[in-house]
Amino acid sequence: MSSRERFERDGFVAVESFLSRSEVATCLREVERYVAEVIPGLPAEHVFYENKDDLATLKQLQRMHEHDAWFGEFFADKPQRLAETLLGTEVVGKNLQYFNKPAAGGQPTPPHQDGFYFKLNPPHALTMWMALEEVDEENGCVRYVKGSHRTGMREHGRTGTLGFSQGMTDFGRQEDLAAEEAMPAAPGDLLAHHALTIHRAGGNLSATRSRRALGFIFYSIDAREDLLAEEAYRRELVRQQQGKI
Ligand SMILES: O=C(O)CCC(=O)C(=O)O
Repeated sequence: MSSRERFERDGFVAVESFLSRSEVATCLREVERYVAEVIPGLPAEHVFYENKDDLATLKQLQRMHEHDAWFGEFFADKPQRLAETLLGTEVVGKNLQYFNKPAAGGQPTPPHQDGFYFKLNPPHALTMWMALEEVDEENGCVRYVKGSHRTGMREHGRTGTLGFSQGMTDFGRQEDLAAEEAMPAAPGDLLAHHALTIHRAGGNLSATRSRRALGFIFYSIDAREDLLAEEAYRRELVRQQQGKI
């Protein structure tokens, strides 16, 4: 079965060794450079910390492809080609994110469907998530509900989690838990999920290991953005983030 067939059947697919170990080492070096050189000039809504008074608790970076040429080129290369293969259309790159769960305190990612944030019609889009280090159940691997991309959008509401402001309000039905798969990943492994696939991740329970990853969001060229809904959501988000970032 091809990766695209698996993606269409399950709503997600894992691609082992999407990057080689030496490519991962380069990515980690570039992330370190970005943290040192680019973050100081970024708007607050593109840099999230678990605790904003402790820079060691960096948890998320937004739109890295727009702020830095190295990440812009990286995004438009292998990830974009894979997105085209999986969606079977031309795609538009929307976001390159960094996701960390710092040791001893990285918070869980609430259950959600990315399409709730994207406001697309039709919801033809995907998110890729690529491990930059060993990720397992202890430090907070991603968990997918298999086949959930075929059962529509579920109810979402505010979560209080910076970076994942909206979460499902009715997650945890027997059928959700029965179909859920934990996705441990080695450095360079990539997961891709459909915009309607339900997913979440545990908190980081390790006292010593971080949980660093990159995320790539691509919309299919045939997905229309509901710009009014998007703008209303963006304004609400700014209101909710006041004082937290
Ligand atoms: O990094 C994580 O914990 C989850 C990322 C995620 O939910 C997403 O990219 O949609």
